[in-house]
Amino acid sequence: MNRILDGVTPTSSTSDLASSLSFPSNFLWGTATASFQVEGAAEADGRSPSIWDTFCRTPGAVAHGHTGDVGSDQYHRYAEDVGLMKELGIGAYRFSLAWPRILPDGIGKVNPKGFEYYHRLLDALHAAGIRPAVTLYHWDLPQVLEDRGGWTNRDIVGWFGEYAEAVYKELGDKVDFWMTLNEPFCTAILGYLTGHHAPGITDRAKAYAAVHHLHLAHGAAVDAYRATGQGGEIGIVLNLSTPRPATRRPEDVEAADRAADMPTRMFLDPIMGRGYPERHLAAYPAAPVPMRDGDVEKISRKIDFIGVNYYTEHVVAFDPDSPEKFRSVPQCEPVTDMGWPIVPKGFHRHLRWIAENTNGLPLYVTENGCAMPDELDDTGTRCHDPRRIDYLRSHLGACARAIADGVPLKGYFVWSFIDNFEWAFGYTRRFGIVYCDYLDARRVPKDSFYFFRDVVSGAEA
Ligand code: GCO
Repeated sequence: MNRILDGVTPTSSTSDLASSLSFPSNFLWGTATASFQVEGAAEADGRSPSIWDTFCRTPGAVAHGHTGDVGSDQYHRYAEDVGLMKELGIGAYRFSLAWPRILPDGIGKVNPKGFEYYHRLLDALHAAGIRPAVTLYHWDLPQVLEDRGGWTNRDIVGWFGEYAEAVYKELGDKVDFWMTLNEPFCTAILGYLTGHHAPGITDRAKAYAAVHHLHLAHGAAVDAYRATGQGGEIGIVLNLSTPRPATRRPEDVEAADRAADMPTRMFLDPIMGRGYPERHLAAYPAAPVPMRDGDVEKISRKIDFIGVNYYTEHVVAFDPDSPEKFRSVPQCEPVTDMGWPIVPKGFHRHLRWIAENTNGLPLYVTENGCAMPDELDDTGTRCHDPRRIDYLRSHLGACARAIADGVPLKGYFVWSFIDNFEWAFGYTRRFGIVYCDYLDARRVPKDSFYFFRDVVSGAEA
């Protein structure tokens, strides 16, 4: 397992950040969303409450008490959205399925109306020549399962396998590109350690049990898919972190490498069959991973790709006074509306590092984009977002350079297709290349929509 920066010493190709945006002819271009963030229709057609419906109603949990009740109303406006995607010329649309729509009780009886919505969406995508890229789980766990321990209960491995089997059986003839989990780090760490996400628990032992059960659930969903014989691609989406050291001093380089243990090695290593990072587990003996014989093999079933979600790169320095002996330090880069530094060179380093630690597995950028304080112009028909165009141009340039350096990057999904519910920030952060007017759910393509269309067409090459 390479140290974070050992293998990614910049090559000559990193000197020109503004390299052309030319990509392989078969490069898969897409946009990305997630069910709870865009669908709305929270009580329509038999959907049961998810942990995020509950969390949104927890005072102080989400900005302004915003909820996913309406979202970007894609449940009702999906046809218009698919039409806009067709205008982009993209080849794929990444979205997630809402477990509470499909199995309102979490397990057992399937809700036909829940599947009917996804059939409508899938049929519209196929009619537009757009390949569905479907995430099984993007954080909206049925509340009834959280009531039984959620991701801290090892029984969830069977529950998730049952859900996956029902999905493959019903939708498998319309989907050949599957992602089991989106960002297990956020589910486990933000949900059960920091409490910033649903279900809002702050307990490291529960968080690390959730990490392990998420990984086992991923393996169970891979096994279930292989058993169908449907023959498509299946992988997992990870938001790994590869911070750069503040200086080349050995203590800073070691600190930056250690800082990646929890957000990166706790998630990538088990999937790649390397088990959990002992250095990190040794630091938290009160939060053991509930490993059983055979678990390492169950987690690291062969997958077809890794989905990479990248937004920013942090800088880390050794800090003898902090509990973990490292801390993030100030950075020079400008920041997005989330306060995240804009670091395209970090994206290039990140992609190279992942490629060097995933044994040549194909990679897709399954999320990349930025929040900006977008506003409609006086006519109400345009949204000028030059800073998002700059962000996308520089980060796509990093992707082009990574490909030129030999990274097996096969596609790129911009986050996000449309402004949507940004979790604890509610609707206060806009990531879309399409503006959503939350007063009436009106869609207004931003300038970055037309820029991305030109990238996809090759006009920006
Ligand atoms: C994530 C989630 C998305 C977020 C996006 C912006 O990566 O956190 O997959 O749902 O909305 O990343 O934070």
